[in-house]
Amino acid sequence: MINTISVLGSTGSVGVKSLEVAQKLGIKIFALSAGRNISLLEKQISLFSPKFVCVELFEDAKKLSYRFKNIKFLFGTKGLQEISTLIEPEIVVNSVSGFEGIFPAFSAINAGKTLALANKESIVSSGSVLTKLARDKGTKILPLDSEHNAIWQCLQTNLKTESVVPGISVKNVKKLILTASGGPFLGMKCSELENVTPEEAVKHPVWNMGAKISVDSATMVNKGLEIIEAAYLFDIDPFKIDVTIHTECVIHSMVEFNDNSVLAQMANADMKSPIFYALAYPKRIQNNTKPLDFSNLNSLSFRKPENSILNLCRKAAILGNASTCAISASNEMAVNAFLQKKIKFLDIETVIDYAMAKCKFKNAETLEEIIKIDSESRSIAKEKIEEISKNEF
Ligand code: MN3
Repeated sequence: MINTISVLGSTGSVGVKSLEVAQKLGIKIFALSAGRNISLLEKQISLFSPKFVCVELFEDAKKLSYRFKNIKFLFGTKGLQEISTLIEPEIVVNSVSGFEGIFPAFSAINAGKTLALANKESIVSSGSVLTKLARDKGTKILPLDSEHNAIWQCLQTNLKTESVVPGISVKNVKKLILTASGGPFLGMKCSELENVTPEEAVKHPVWNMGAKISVDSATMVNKGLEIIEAAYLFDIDPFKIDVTIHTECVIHSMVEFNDNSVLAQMANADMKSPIFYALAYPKRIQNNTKPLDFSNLNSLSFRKPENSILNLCRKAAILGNASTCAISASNEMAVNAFLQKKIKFLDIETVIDYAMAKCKFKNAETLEEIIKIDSESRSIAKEKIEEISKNEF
């Protein structure tokens, strides 16, 4: 069992749950990072007494250092990079939101740390660059995203493998089947989707999440990003990754093998579940999640999603990280514009399509090249957003 971890993005939904799980497992918190939710961060500092804390802004770091004298405070991207390379913690939990999460992901792996990864943008944007680095450094990536964590559980083997996710083999796998909740607008027609508001989009029926991922879930971009994430993490052809809409959110994903046998991972929808699995790995530890009650579970439903964004994401994963980075970057821009009511819900996909079509970059081989592709994709997306908002509003 591990002793010490760091939790980056500690005030987000996965961060909060990670701290809860760590506390339950008796794991010490060595470092925390948060953006601007300083009031929650202060409570976490008092409760967990970390040695290092990183915040987004210098002013916040300064203010906090007056209050907590024995803690070293850092700030910004540099601080985030520094905090992810500290020697003491055995695992760095990266639940930073958005592209910013790529910096601690690379730094942690470069420093040889095991990375428990909830930030999907880092792997979607960098693709094989991050997984190759992990292989070169001999470190492992523990997927925290419920779907990838489920697949990790289904693919466990006793054989020694080279995989970047510990203990798995995709040798006899026919396909991976990611489950999707369908989001808040399931079953709505295109004409009805036209005028949905940010307030409606962030109301997720099952999972309680941040605004960005809630909108991603409503547009299905989240599932597209998860296809890309799975393709890179498990080193598998993206066209062998299916999606099924499963509104009960009891099955978190499945693996179909060559003999047509399917393994599914099931549990009540609770982010603590995959975090417990990752932090206790390779053990399974008794925990405080609610067990499934099959007598109350009348039926499980599945249906095929109708969504062009999923195939666009599969194609991007084949093309490589220049394309997947462009999708992630343009989506982040489009979601922000939607949340600020600059564009409409359906325009999000238009912006992504445009960025993908305009993306003519060579695949990146270093973090610096990824950052460049990300920022150029953002400019392309911005162009389209401005054009749309001028015409619509
Ligand atoms: Mn997920």
